[in-house]
Amino acid sequence: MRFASNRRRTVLSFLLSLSMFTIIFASDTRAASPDSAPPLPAPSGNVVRVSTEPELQAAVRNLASDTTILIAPGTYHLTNTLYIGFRSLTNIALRGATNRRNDVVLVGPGMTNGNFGNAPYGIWTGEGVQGILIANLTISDFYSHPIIFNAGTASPRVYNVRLAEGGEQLVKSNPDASGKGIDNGIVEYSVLEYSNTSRDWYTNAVDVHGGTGWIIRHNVFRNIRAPFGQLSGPAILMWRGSRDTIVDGNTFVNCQREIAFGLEDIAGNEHTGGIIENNFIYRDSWVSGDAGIILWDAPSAQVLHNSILISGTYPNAVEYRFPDTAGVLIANNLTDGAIASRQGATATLMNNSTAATASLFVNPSAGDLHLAITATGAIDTAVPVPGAATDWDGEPRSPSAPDVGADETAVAAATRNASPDGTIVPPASHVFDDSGAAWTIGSAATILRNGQPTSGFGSTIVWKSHTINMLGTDNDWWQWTAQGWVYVGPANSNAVTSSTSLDGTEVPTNATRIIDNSGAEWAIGSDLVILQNGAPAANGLGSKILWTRGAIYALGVDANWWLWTGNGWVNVGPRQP
Ligand SMILES: [Ca+2]
Ligand SMILES: [Ca+2]
Ligand SMILES: [Ca+2]
Repeated sequence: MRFASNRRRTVLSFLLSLSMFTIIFASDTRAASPDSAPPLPAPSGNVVRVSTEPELQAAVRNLASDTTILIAPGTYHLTNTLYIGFRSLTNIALRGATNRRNDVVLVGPGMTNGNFGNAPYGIWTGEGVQGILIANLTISDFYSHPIIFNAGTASPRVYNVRLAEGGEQLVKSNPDASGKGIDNGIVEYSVLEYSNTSRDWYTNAVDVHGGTGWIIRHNVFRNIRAPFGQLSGPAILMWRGSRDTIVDGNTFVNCQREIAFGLEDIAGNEHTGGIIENNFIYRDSWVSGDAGIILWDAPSAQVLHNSILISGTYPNAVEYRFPDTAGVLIANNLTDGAIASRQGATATLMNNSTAATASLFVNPSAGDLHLAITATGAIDTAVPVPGAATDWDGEPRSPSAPDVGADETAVAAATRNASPDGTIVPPASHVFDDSGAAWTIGSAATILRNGQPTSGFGSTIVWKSHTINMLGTDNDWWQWTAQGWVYVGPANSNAVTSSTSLDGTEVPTNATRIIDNSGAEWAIGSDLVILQNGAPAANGLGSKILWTRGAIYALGVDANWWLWTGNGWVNVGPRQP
């Protein structure tokens, strides 16, 4: 019998593959993001259904108050900008017929195409529009703005929309001739992005001049970023006399500047009041950026519970600037950059942590800055502040022991239950011990306790009989005690050799040896010899040994599995038992 299949496999490659093992924890389930936009109620008032571009254009020309234009799924190449206004229109809506924003796509001639004809913008509103909903659709590839709200628009709402590849600001809200802007806009559950970069520096995702009472929440902003060598405008820019904006629970990935209340040192204030809270901000280190949160000429703002990883792309995660910026509160933020004043600005700083690292978060490069279960330095270490009752997920924040940053973790460390006896890492991602500490294996086989390196390096953690046991890179077992790691021996861990291996133990996938229910030890020796108590087992050669349902199996050259009968091997076929 001969069943070796992979002679090049070695213990060394096994250990290397383990060191590359990464730890992924499940995200919170109640996320408040574009992926979980609650469906809107059915349209009220009159409904006009359209399913072709000419029908859509006609419906917009003939639009009356209290009417929804309901757009059938499909791609609509606009021959004209959808101009809405120039007469009194109250309570109107343009929305896709499904709850999926990608089902209806309004497409322009291209963000770099100067021959845009009659379609420089996607949707233009102004001159008499009171209350307009734009929902459940995508607008992309316009030379100027996908959406422009001009003077004479009030209370616009953008809901579950994707805006992409706009030559200029993706949502532009303009003031009237006196500088008075549009009030009470809402942008929520939407995706605003470039596939790579904008056309040039002159862009933002949401740009509001002189607006009061805007709410921007639960959106994703991706790649709001100018071509190489240029600096784009902030993804969110509220300025020129804007007031009382709420920016809550958004996610930013690889933008150059994320949230700005104000930009220049003007007479009067660029922005007054407002709250920036619960935002996830992430940049890769290659992004050329500015500060993440900018309060420039922005008195009385509050910056609460944001999580910011800008990866060294700029020194300051939060920057407040110019003398009129005063009465500002910056509290409970979790950042990897400084929180800094420039040019005479003043603020109260409270309980911010500026020492964040990527390891504190679940999946930072994807913009997921939920706290990892090992982030004990952030969990329960914030001070309660008014005005931050819920977190990024919309979950209530603990009133007595809030977490620093945008995410409140669902389970406090002190109330965690220990893992089931016999839990092994890997395949498990982590073990909780009796104190609630989380044990994981980090890079370079580092054994981590609550995300912090212990002095141990190993390939396997076993939680057994209320003790943490570790198979070290020296191939010996060690046990965690109050004094640290204590040497146990090569095959003497209470976790393994004092009892039968757990069902499903597999060499070399999640263990280096198996103890069967007779107490025999199974391992793979040199040249893939299957060893039973250190001696070749009936001349078996194999790349895997599996212990399951009380039996030993080995995987052979013919890609078949073989069952150990007690004195020899029986072929049981190619399927893993
Ligand atoms: Ca000023
Ligand atoms: Ca907490
Ligand atoms: Ca949460």
